[in-house]
Amino acid sequence: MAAFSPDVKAPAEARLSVTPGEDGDHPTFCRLCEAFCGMIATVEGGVVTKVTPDRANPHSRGHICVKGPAIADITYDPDRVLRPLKRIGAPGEFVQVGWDEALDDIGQRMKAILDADGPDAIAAYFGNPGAFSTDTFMGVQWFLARLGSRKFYTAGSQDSTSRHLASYVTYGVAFRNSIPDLPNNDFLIILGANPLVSHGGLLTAPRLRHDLDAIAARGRVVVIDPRRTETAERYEHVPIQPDSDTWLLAAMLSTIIEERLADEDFLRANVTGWETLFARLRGFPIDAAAARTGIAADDIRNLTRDFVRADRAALYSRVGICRGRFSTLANFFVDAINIAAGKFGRVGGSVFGVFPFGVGAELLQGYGILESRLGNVPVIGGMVPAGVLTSDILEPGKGRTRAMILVAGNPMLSAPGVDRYAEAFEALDLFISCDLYVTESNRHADYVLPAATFLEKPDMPVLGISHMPLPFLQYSAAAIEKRGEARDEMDIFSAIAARMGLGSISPVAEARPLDLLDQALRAGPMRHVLGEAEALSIEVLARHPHGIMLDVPLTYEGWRAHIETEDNQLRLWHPIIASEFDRWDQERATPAASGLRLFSQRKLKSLNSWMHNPEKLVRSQSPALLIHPKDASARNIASGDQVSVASKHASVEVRALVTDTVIPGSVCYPHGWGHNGGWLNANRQEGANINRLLGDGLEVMEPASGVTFIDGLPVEVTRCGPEIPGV
Ligand SMILES: Nc1nc2c(c(=O)[nH]1)N[C@H]1C(S)=C(S)[C@@H](COP(=O)(O)OP(=O)(O)OC[C@H]3O[C@@H](n4cnc5c(=O)[nH]c(N)nc54)[C@H](O)[C@@H]3O)O[C@H]1N2
Ligand SMILES: Nc1nc2c(c(=O)[nH]1)N[C@H]1C(S)=C(S)[C@@H](COP(=O)(O)OP(=O)(O)OC[C@H]3O[C@@H](n4cnc5c(=O)[nH]c(N)nc54)[C@H](O)[C@@H]3O)O[C@H]1N2
Ligand code: SF4
Ligand SMILES: [Mo]
Repeated sequence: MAAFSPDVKAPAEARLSVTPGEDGDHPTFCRLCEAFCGMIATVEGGVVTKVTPDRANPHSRGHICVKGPAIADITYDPDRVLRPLKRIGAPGEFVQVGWDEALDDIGQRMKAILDADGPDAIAAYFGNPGAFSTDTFMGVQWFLARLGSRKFYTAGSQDSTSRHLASYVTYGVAFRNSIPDLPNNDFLIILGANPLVSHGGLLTAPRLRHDLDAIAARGRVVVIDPRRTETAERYEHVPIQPDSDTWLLAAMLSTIIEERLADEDFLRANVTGWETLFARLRGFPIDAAAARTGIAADDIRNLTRDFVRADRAALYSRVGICRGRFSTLANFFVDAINIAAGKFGRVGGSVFGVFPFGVGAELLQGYGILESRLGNVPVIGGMVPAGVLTSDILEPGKGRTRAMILVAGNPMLSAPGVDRYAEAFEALDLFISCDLYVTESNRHADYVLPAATFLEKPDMPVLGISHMPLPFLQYSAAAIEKRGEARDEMDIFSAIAARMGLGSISPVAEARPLDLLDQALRAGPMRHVLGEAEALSIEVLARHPHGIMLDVPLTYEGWRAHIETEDNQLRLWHPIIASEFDRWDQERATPAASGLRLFSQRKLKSLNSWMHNPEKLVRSQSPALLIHPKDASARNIASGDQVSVASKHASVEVRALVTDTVIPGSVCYPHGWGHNGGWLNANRQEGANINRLLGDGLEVMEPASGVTFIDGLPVEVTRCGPEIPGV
């Protein structure tokens, strides 16, 4: 391919190695975010000395961001946990122990809890990085399944359960999400996402900026966001008040209805419930939507008309609309707009990706309610919301969580319930964590078990495959052997299960997660993609270490094969939506609360609550509360002032930065700061744990999806004093 310089490729191929630890250039891919960029890990003397972009990767074609190479800093970080640690005193006081000693004790104590109180006394909190490692996410879920525990707490309630519940409603499958067909799209509306920084959520396109530039050149990219983000700055920005998207989207739908813009042929042939939805939205007051959102009524109407009339248009949304008070409804409206406007399943529109696996779809369905002493807790795609975790540990009664498994998560900085975690974690009978570091959360654990970094593991980009506008697959071997005594989660949980007398945790004899993926690939529909006379498999992929483009179209007309509703029609009405509408009607009858609204920010060099130890990532970071000049002057606040941010639950002190990049009436601060773990450089960084403001329990989450109310949280901001020098 012309895009790759043969000068670059030839010597690299000559040094290519796929044997862990062997000297040479190891093609691998980044597993820090959903872009899964191709990288080359150069190994010399058994050590990764350099991580560079893989220009021969046909998907990312040389794109990486600053975080990718920092995985080497993490892998060789002197603060990394490399041996099992056992707690001997106060939180954070550990000694190193051998694996056998740790596993014997854990197995015996976990068995005693299981025998006494049953499987639901054992819970896991599964965090974001775990989702990028097949071994990790399957290892933990297989272990819980073997126990029979339903307590799978995850970070999903901080970013996506409302999205998944909406998918369950419309498609009958919680993990089915439609993606914008970027290469063929000419008009993209981005709502509540900042892909130039996040590199995409539920959308895997490592060259997203190039894709968006090309769409803007062909047509329009409109970014609706309370902040003039990096993405909004580059394209067209429509500022919106936080937590008001439900109003905007209802107004857009109502414009489609009133102006008879809907694709009624498509609706009649493929959709149920749309008449009920239309009846409910007919006459929706667009002027009231304008007042709530801050977007003029005519602008809403014009944007809707332009969108519907554009031939190849899609509405894409992400985290920014997933954590409001009515975020299930907002996500449902997004799909409803794509469907009603005739953009779903169309070239250049909003479509399903490809599914290269022959089995496994049945695992993705899921919606349920966990009836417990805490109330009815929604469980979306098997995920229990983090907002009830501390209560589940602290409230006495049947089903109480007594043992906790924390894998690749740091809820004390990333979840609600911050101020109760210390008490809750200390109240556990057993608390184990698999992590790379001692963190704010697992410093309360009985054992911290050393996990492996992705340079030390083989894998495939499983999470991303169905979200790729340009479908791609890669199998990467480990670049190096595991450092110290680090282990895969699959091995850790297999060993614990064995000591509990439970046998293998694998659903198929002794098969490991990648073995089952291999079988699923072989059974899948991707035969002969390479012109090879065999099905796709890990063996085939291993022969192409930079990965291969799957030269297959996205799921356009074929979408019906991937939905699971009773009648195999798209569903635009459902009892869940009816009750969310009722709740929203009540809210609309009350005037909007006064005061400021807090929303979140992601930064290029930061990843949720971690990667704050490598100096090259943190040295230019300085978390600050963004506040508009109007709101700042009304409170006598100047840039650099210490300010107090108070919600009805708690208050924190942070530094202010006055800027017109945020919409008046709102303030913005990144999460994941305020460190106090074993990552010594992170501990030295400025910043507060903003999630203290979120509160805890059922009342801080959306009742339908369990998603935490994060964006649009009412707060008051007051000046404490000028910046304290040196702080
Ligand atoms: N206010 C606010 N809160 C938010 C958000 C927000 O925008 N605003 N965003 C939310 C989102 S989108 C998410 S996904 C959650 C994230 O929150 P969590 O899921 O709790 O994840 P992280 O904070 O990223 O913590 C990840 C932990 O995994 C460890 N780790 C890293 N790599 C590995 C590995 O390979 N193996 C193992 N075993 N451990 C590893 C890290 O050391 C760290 O301790 O936070 C959410 N919280
Ligand atoms: N550099 C970096 N990349 C990351 C991460 C990271 O921490 N750092 N985290 C990864 C994770 S776990 C995830 S889930 C993805 C998320 O990927 P994205 O969803 O693209 O990430 P965000 O930057 O949180 O984008 C959310 C946008 O919504 C806006 N917003 C906030 N409230 C509202 C609202 O009420 N309405 C509207 N319309 N917009 C709103 C915010 O200003 C922000 O620009 O990113 C991933 N990539
Ligand atoms: S964009 Fe994401 S996948 Fe690519 S290098 Fe950066 S962190 Fe890694
Ligand atoms: Mo996330």
